[in-house]
Amino acid sequence: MSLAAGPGRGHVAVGQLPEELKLVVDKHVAYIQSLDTRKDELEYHLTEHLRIGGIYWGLTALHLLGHPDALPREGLIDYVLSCLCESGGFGAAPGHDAHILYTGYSVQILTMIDGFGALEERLPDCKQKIARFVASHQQPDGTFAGDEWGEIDTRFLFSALYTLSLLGYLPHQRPSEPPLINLPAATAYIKACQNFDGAFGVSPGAESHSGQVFTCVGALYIAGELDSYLGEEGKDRLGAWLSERQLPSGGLNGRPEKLVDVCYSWWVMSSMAMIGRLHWIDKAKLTAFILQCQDPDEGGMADRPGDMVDVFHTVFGVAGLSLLGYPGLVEVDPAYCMPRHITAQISK
Ligand code: GRG
Repeated sequence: MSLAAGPGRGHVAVGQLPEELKLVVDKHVAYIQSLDTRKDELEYHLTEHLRIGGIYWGLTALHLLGHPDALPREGLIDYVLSCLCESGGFGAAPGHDAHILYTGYSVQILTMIDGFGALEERLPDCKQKIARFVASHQQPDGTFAGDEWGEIDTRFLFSALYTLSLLGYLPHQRPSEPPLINLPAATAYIKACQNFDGAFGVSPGAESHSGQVFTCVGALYIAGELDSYLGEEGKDRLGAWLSERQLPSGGLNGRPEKLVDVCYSWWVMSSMAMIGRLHWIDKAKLTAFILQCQDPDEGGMADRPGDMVDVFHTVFGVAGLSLLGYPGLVEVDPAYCMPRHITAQISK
């Protein structure tokens, strides 16, 4: 099998893939559509705490697969609004406490389906109220708590920044207003999470992990500090660590000595895309690995070939293929994990 590997998107010669290694678009669409109809299955109820995340993952995958309307828009709006809390934040499901992660996913969903008008009827000045909810979770050291109970994680910091960015409430988006957050303190905290290997951990001194690399690189990118902070040397060092995540199977792991997982196709490659080092991956081998993770009969993707599929691995497999330039897929924005034609409309 010979697939050209080169910088940027658009280099996968899909015609040369064996038939069993083609993206089964229609099956993936049907799989995602079926998820909300499985309410008599235990798994549906065991994953309630992930519900709004599941909707974001499924909807994003559908957009990237070129089927943005495959879920009913009104149903999505009603569900997201039913997760809205008094505070202006969103919970994972109706009746759940507001959390910064689920607020981020809700804002992404509403952005993708153009749903802020509907929200405005329920919550006048909704964007400002959501932004204030997010900003209220910043801590004196620049980090963000996920909820009122105060757990800290770079995931929450990244979520806060991309949510404020989508809402248009980052300080540089409103230069004439008092800043809602202390952005320099947030980015200083991120920089303190960088390790000697060039990658980032969940807190200063913590082991490098590509999931955290995504959140830290994404936060610096959205803050507009990625290029000035890393420089070409820093990008080379981080790019080298990221490219070493590729194992002989073609798949990527999250850190040394760990198993490959299709979701790292996203966490690793989106970071490489943001630092301009995506061409340091063997694209042909990774494309083949991701396609082997599909269930070719029922749709969906698993963490590794032959395992059970789920919507989390499905979106990050599809988004990974989009970064790889797989033909027919909609281009993904590596910082927001949303279609680029949608994030392009936001003046960041
Ligand atoms: C908008 C795309 C988007 C994200 C929102 C939630 C979030 C912000 C980012 C998550 C980043 C992250 C930490 C991803 C890694 C997830 C993962 C598969 C963790 C597994 O960690 P381990 O230690 O697995 O269980 P390994 O593979 O290291 O053994």
